[in-house]
Amino acid sequence: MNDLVVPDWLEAQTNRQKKATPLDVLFVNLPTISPELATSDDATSAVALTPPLGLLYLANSIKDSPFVNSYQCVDFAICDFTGCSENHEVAELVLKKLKETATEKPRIFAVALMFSSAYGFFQLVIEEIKKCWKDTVIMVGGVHASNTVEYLLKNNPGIDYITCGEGEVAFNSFIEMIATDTSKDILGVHSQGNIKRKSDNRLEQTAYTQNLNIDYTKYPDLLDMGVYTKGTSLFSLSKTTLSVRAFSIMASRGCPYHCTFCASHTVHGRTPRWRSFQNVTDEIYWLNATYGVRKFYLIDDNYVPSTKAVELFNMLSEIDIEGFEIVIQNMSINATDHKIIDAIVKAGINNIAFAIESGSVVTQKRIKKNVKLNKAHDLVRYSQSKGLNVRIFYIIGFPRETVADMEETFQYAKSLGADWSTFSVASPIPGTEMYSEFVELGYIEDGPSSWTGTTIRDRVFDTKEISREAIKDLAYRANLDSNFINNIHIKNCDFENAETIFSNFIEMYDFHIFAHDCLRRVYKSSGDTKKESNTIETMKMLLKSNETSRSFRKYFDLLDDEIVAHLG
Ligand code: B12
Ligand code: SF4
Repeated sequence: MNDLVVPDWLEAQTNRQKKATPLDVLFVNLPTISPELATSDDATSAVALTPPLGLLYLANSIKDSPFVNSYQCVDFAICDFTGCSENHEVAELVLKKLKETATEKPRIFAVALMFSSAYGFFQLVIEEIKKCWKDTVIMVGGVHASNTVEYLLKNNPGIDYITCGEGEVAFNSFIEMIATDTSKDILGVHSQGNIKRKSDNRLEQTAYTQNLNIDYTKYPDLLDMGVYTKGTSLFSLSKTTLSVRAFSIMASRGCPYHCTFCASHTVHGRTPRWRSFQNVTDEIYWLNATYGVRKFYLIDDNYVPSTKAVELFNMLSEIDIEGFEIVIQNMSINATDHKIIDAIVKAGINNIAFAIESGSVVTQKRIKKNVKLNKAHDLVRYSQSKGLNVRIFYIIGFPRETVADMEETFQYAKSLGADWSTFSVASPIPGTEMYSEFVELGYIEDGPSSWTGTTIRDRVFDTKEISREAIKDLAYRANLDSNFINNIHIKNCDFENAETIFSNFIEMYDFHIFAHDCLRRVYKSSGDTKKESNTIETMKMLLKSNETSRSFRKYFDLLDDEIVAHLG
């Protein structure tokens, strides 16, 4: 019999494994914005809780690694910072939380820095880690980190390594490198003193992950799934209440479009890659069986090509779970057709969302979104005729956009007659064309001053066209005007749908005086005087006791004189 020949690579790996010390990894998840903003009384800065899928995928990629002893996660996104008004109080809580979770001595801290707006908090966390665990290695990744590698390494001596791009493959090799105490040149991993550029002078990035399937059984090892499945709640036009257990899922990565304000391609590229539909189905059944999840937020960037989209929704139509619900967070007009809408309807989905961003043809070209505005009319009408609630996302304040251009967007939104319109303010994100444009125009500096302080409806600079305060106010008023004052369901006497939407809304944002006022109008129009007067009492009580509710007073000119007189 022939002797078994062991290939060289396998022998080398086995030797490395023998010498290695399996290590403990501590993942760190950050809140989307600084705790000061998250706990502020400003109604416009409310944030939603959704699970950090990036960390789940990373944990999945190392689950079978012989170089890992344990992994855990310190999750600052679900940490309650109420009462921490000073920086040192936040720092103390950060350290306490780190120490509580780090039961093993972590060899690697793996920090996810996705949102630019989290940078201030990120710095504080890095400092606390290095104070306490001097010999530990800090590896950072995520969208913001991938686009600010040079700055982060130069200005934060606490950071040892940064992964630029998708992390699954690089992080695995990195763990092996640290565990075996060897040195390796890992594609897309940069370190202090070794920032790697390609021949075109761009930063080296990881290769795109090809296997997007996830071993969902590993979820409970990392996050507090009880909190996430109970708390995951993105506002939508879903017809079920927020008490239904929910979670986010993704079926694909990579969007082929070139919108100038978007950074997604800087990590996930422009070529759509899909998970196997069997794997997506397994994940859905597992989340349902393990945590009772019935509502699934689909958060893919896009659904391209349309054949795959139809296949996905057909697969979802076969899911046999009582009360099963899919909420589509975002779709592209240009990539959607009637066939996709039909498949969505067949899957029992009752609400969808499109990102149109602007009603101005000139702006559409400038931002390279190129939404076909007439097609949007057709798709919205078609979807509504099939019983779908349609939500639309708009952005105002792109570079060089005038107030007249913004007005075009408001007029377009009116003409479209969607069920909900969300107006945000354009916030420049490193790695995007829009960021470079705002830097070139002299409105922002390339650095932290333009990263932090940003929320979905606020940015940190004035332009010659409009001030920071004025654009925030304009966007917020547009939201109040189109969704509350001129709510299409109330206007069309579709009171049942309106009651569900606003009850859900209030479950998330109980301080929202305008949402209570919509319920009041629903009750008034349907002749339920008892509920109407109860709602007025609730509004009065909120205005007395809740600071955030009181912040709505500046928009009271939009309300009926009669109710304003009642509220005093
Ligand atoms: C879901 C989502 C949200 C959720 C929250 C997500 C969460 N808490 O995790 C909600 C809806 C709340 C949200 C809100 C906003 N979002 Co958002 N969102 C997304 C979205 C669509 C998916 C995120 C996701 O789960 N990705 C999937 C995972 C697998 O990818 P990943 O996180 O990038 O992780 C991979 C790598 O980055 C890397 N990696 C990540 N962490 C680490 C750590 C280590 C150690 C390593 C080695 C590697 C690594 O490896 C991972 C696996 O490959 C992304 C776009 C996208 N496709 O990523 C935008 C995105 C993150 N959002 C973005 C923005 C700007 C916003 C908003 C500000 C509004 C807006 N204008 O779009 C708001 C408000 C946030 C705020 N500041 O208040 C930007 C962020 C860019 C930036 N630098 O800030 C993105 C990239 C989209 C875009 N427009 O460019 N968002
Ligand atoms: S369609 Fe969406 S994900 Fe794709 S580039 Fe535009 S904004 Fe980004």
